[in-house]
Amino acid sequence: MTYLAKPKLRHPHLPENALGYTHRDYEGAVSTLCAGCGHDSISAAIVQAYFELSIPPHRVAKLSGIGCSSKTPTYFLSASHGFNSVHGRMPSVLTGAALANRDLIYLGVSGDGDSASIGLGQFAHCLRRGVNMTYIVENNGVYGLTKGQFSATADRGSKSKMGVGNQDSPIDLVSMAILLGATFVARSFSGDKAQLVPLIKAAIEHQGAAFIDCISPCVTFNNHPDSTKSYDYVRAHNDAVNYLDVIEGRGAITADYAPGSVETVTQHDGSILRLRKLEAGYDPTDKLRAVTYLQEHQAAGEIVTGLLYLHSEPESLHDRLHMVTVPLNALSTPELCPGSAALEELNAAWR
Ligand SMILES: Cc1ncc(C[n+]2csc(CCOP(=O)(O)OP(=O)(O)O)c2C)c(N)n1
Ligand code: SF4
Ligand SMILES: [Mg+2]
Repeated sequence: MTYLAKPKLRHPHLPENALGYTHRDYEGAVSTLCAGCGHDSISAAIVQAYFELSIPPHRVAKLSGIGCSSKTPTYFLSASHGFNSVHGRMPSVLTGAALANRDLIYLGVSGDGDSASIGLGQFAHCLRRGVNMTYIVENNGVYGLTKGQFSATADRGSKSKMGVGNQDSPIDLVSMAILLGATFVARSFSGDKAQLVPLIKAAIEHQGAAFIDCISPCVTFNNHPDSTKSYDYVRAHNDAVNYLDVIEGRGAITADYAPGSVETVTQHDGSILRLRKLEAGYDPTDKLRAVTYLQEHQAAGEIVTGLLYLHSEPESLHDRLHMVTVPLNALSTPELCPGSAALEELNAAWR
């Protein structure tokens, strides 16, 4: 096996973030994916998002399942915690880790096979529970790692590289995520970094279940003229309803926009999202309208992208379970075992 190492030399004047880190501090190993794979562009967007937010890499936990997409955490954030789980099981491993240590910043990376086929149940329960995380599906409509079988997100009528037509209805992960109770839902395209990077940053800042479905063409098995997940098809049918322009922790807003074209949304943690509206009738806070809009445009063959749904005051799983505010491994023995008097009191309360 050949390991490709990145050269240690770097340009002496690389831009630094507030922590004094450069891009290089957020990168990982050299990718072994096929040249041109959309997943590599998503990795680059993830590197940029964490760099721009000046998040210390050791505060991040990245988890994935199995697939080319699930391999990608190796290619970014090499100084972060990482767990490559079983096929389709990333959400439950992430949920457990988040409950045990709420101080880390959780990133789940998955594929359409991993999340919409074998892991559909896990995907659903993780979102409905409101786990505080960023969950990205790198969606190419096929099982890339096992040589290009249709996944559950493949559109009806789209054809495989060998010319076989897909006859099953597709699963639309964003519509499902909205209905399941995710409080931040977006769709983007690996070929549109200007849209994707701010969406990832906003998802990281969101203190609840944030889901991004990112169309990510598989150049080896699903990038031909009869595919609806190819670069050409997505570029021709991309219907962006909005763009996020500025997400600044708590700083001043300096950008200048025409009145009415920009909506400012303050999230629970005080971070600010500036939403540049492209589609006048689209309101990302209207859940039912968002689902209807998505279905209408899907029926017309369009791929709606942007911030599709946002609940700016999410309630996370920790809130619902009234969890302690510190990681469980920080609890002392007296806190974990408060003694027989406390046990007696508890038992008495149930008599
Ligand atoms: C339990 C189990 N079943 C099947 C497989 C075989 N398998 C590995 S990856 C994969 C599909 C991956 O597809 P996706 O999640 O879309 O990732 P991609 O490779 O397309 O990025 C399958 C079926 C497996 N590893 N484990
Ligand atoms: S097989 Fe497809 S998904 Fe996997 S690395 Fe190659 S292009 Fe990417
Ligand atoms: Mg796939």
